[in-house]
Amino acid sequence: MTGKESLRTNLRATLRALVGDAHVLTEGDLTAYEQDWRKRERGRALAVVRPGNTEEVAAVVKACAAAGVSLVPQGGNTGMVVGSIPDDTGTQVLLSLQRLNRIRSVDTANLTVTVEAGCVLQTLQEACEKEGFLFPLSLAAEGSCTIGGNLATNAGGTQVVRYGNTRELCLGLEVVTAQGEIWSGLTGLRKDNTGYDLRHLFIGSEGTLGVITAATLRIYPLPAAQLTAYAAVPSLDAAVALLGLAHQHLNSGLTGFEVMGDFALSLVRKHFPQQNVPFGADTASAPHAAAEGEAAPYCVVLENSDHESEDHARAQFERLLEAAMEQGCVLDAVVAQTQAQARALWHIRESIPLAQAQEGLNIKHDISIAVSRIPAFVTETDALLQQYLPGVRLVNYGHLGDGNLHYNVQAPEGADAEAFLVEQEGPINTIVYEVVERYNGSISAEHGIGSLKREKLAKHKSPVALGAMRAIKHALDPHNLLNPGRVLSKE
Ligand code: FAD
Ligand code: 2HG
Ligand code: ZN
Repeated sequence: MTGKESLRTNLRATLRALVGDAHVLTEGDLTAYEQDWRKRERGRALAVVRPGNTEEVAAVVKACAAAGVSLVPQGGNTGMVVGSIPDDTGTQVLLSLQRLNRIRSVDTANLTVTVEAGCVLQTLQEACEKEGFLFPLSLAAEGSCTIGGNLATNAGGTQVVRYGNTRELCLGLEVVTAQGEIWSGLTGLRKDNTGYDLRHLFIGSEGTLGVITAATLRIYPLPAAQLTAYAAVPSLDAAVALLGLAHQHLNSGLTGFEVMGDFALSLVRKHFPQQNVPFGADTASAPHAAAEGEAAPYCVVLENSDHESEDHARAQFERLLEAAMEQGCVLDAVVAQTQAQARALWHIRESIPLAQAQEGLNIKHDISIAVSRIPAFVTETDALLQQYLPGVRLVNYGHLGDGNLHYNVQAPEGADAEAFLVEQEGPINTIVYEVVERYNGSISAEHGIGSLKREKLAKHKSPVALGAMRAIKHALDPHNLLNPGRVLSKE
């Protein structure tokens, strides 16, 4: 046995002693931990370690630090940028937070909930709802992503237009540092100007600065009514105009505004034929849509949350849609009459990533541009891509209310998706990100950097900002033990 091998064997034994044999996995099928959600990469862990509380997390980090072994924190492993799996060397410990899943307390007077990092988002939403409160973070992965992962990626989702990103929902954190110390910052304070706000360093740091073990988060009184509408619009410009009207008419009641291009919706129709997707070419329900027999080029899902009553919310929605139709920015619309209908309309939107995955490997661009400039960005970039690769299929949808598009690219019909990815990801990314930069946008609105976008970050972020990020990483994790090679390169 080489020195390194015996160090690893010793570490496995130490980890077993710390968290129990059953919670250190080294054999069997570890795909769920070692492969990313998009099936872009497969890593290999020295061990998958599943501590059960914060003290055990601290002990695991200390033991790994002593052995010079790096760790990759992982929650639900739903991340989009290959940040939550080990590399392929078999030398990293995969630190799963899934067993830290308790809701520690709900403070209804302070409007906060304190929850452990491994708690699944949907579990937290449901627990808050039972108490009469709303935890507003909402995304299609909510049945498996965890609060720790949401914080580590500063996840966005579909309610940002009203409630902000995960960062805005967080009032305090508990973190295990790279040295294995525990920082207890679960204050629940709304005002605290006592120096640097460390919470904001850890949020969005993708497991590279510390391991989040718990958080204190904002909750809100449940609205009296949440209504959903689904509208066909004649263009992206019209969708932006509709957004403006929705802000005016609904004000803070506007809690969701998502846009979906027709090709994205056609993938939902193709892969989930049981779903009834309104306003398609094949449905008779879009009498005014584009030319006869054509689907509307874009559809929008909007949500109005009202603290008065359902009738009030419905009347507001009607006035908004009437005004929008008068101005020609809505072709046709439906307003859900029941919760089940509302869920079905949202389900269409949430099915797009899964439908796209079923269509085959693809190139994702999670970009942010000022809302007003999005139509011009799309016209320009669509044309450049069609010129570069005629027939390339653009899956364009996302959180228009936040200026965040998922401007994804699928291989031309019939082309081999794997070969497309290998050959075209580089050139296509270069085309898209060059336009994003010209429009003063961001190459990652909500998914983060992980390892997939690390090189692009180095190219598109200012050297001053990158220098400061490196200095912070070095100060908090001088031996590069936490998720090395993610966000920033290793050296
Ligand atoms: P993981 O995937 O396990 O980890 C993500 C990153 O966080 C990794 O770098 C990991 O090392 C780090 N990390 C995880 N837990 C911790 C911890 N406790 N401490 C420190 N670091 C940690 N994202 C959005 O923003 N908006 C969306 O609308 C959205 N929709 C999605 C829809 C689908 C179908 C899928 C599959 C993903 C979607 N995502 C979305 C991407 C993803 O970021 C979120 O699902 C979620 O925030 C990741 O949580 P997770 O627990 O799965 O984290
Ligand atoms: C969404 O908004 C997610 O559905 C996933 O952020 C985006 O798959 C994608 O590109
Ligand atoms: Zn998204």
